[in-house]
Amino acid sequence: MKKGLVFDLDGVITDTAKFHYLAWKALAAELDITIDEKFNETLKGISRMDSLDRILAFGGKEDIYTQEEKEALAAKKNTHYVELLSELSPSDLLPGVHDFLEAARVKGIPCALASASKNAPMILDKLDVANYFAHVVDPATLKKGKPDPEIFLKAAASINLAPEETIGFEDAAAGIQGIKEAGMYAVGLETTEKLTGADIVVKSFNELDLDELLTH
Ligand code: B16
Ligand code: MG
Repeated sequence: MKKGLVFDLDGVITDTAKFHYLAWKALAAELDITIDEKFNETLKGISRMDSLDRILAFGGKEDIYTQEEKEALAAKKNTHYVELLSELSPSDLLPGVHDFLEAARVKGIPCALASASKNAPMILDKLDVANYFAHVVDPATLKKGKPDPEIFLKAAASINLAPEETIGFEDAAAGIQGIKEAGMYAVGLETTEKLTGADIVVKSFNELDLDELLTH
């Protein structure tokens, strides 16, 4: 029997990938690098600085910026990204998410958030679902990003459970890998990326029954 739930944010609770893409695309264009949606898939679940490094490497410009310059570039992208999120509201929750979180609350099943996004607390507030989460892991405290299991282990510990007692929800291959390495049950929310390592794959929370899921 599982006793707790660990959620990714982007691609699971809401779809902010399109805004990340627009902001990275604009920044990359300023650096004479062209990225497309296919390349953007490789950035899902990847931290802000690691995403920038991947974009620079993709454009063959990995060695031309100092650490300080790279931090300024990442900050510029984030300012644009946050502007694009200004209209985010509860109507941007992905299908079935609100009812699923509410079902967990009614059953007393604790929820934690394991997102690579430093904007996660602000996004949860805008979506009006922050109260459903007992804990939000601060990605600034991590030694390694996804696919390392660290963020998922911290999330399970934050709700006082062993990883084996929890279920993880992810939309990115890097996240599914981290959930499985943490020893948790993995639910894949599939969009475009194939999630082969997940225990089950669904298209939305509407396909999931919380009581049944907890029996795994
Ligand atoms: P920020 P997740 C991830 O969120 C995104 O998928 C990834 O594209 C982004 O670079 C990362 O958060 C960092 O986000 O720049 O807001 O700190 O999928 O782990 O919820
Ligand atoms: Mg994600």
